[in-house]
Amino acid sequence: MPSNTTNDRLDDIDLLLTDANIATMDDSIAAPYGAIENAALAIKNGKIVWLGEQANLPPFDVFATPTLSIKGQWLTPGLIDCHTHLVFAGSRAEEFEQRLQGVTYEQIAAQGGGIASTVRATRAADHEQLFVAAKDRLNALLAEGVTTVEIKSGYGLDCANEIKILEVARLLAEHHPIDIKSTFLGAHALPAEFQGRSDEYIDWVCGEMLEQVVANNLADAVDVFCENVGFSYAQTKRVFQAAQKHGLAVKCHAEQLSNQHGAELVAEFNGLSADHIEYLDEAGVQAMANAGTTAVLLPGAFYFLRETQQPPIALLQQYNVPIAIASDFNPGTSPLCSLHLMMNMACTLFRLTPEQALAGVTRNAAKALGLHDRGVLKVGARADIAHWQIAHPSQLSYQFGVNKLLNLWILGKLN
Ligand code: DI6
Ligand code: FE
Repeated sequence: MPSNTTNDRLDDIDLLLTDANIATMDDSIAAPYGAIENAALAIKNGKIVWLGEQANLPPFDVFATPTLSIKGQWLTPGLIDCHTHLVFAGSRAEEFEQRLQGVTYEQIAAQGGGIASTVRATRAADHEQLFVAAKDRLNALLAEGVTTVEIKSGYGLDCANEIKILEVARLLAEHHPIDIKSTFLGAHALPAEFQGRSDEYIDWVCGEMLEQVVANNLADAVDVFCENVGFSYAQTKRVFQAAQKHGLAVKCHAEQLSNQHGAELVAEFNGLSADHIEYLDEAGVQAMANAGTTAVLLPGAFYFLRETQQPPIALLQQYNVPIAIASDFNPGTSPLCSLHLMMNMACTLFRLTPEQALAGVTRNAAKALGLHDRGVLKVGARADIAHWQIAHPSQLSYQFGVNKLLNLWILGKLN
């Protein structure tokens, strides 16, 4: 009989989880959800060092190894919200009331409301106020099993205030257990003081603003709202070129209200993701498939705006474009701070399966952020792990409002 070498023993591990059902979300495992039942998982130094059927567990020191029985419940990767605007001040509840009385989004914008009202409130807030408001929102996500969040700027719309938002995102990254990636979205809307001078504003975004963002290492990516109420294809292209010059990855708010071909453009730049995409056509889907650009569906905005144009889900699937799902949490079009609600809506509104919905907030959300170390439970991945009191992972999309999270580890640390 071969003797055990150090490699086939599990020594000095930080935590061993036993008696688990694991929805690995690893697409190289044929079972639905990449599931391994009656499984165990070992964590060391924040990473997964062993995972598999418990019957195959290598020998380990039962006295020295901290062990937790999962008692036949489920582990999944920590959830990833790959598209949020969660650093902002103020509320748009009054605007919500107006809209319910029939005032349109455009009329509200013409009265100085809409994005402009959030910009005023955000400019008036200091770092501390923004930090406190954002921390509450992150806590809500953490409580439902979210371990990575992307945060966009875009409610500052001048140098000092865009920087302030991104600095708050970095402060949150330092002081909150959730891992945070930040995105510079200076080209979110045209600030009032640049009315009629959108090309000049884009000059500023591509020049001084981006230079300061890069000099202070404040962003992991650059985004543009490419839309007739946002910025044109040509303006979006200029921002992407500037981002590329600085070596930053790009992504795009594309085809939300009309087809501006933003998805094709972001694919041309080998972008991370095209987000919203209700009005995406087949050429756009094809371009995304060729470039490996992820589709990010935002059912919260679709629902809140009572949109009726469906994103081209069948085409995305036909071309094997990975589909992620995110909250788009923002005060105007998706004031809905729950990724579980988004999973449910992705199923009810877009007819995704619960398995596709879970892949959308794990494996494919990691892809949308260009992260290869998470989103799937496998050896070598970050130990970002959610432990749920559920009988089957479909329950995560099916039920909303009763928190089924029992434990959450981020980089192997229990929260
Ligand atoms: N698309 C949206 O739905 C939000 N931003 C964007 O680019 C709208 C943001 C807001 O109304 O505050
Ligand atoms: Fe958005």
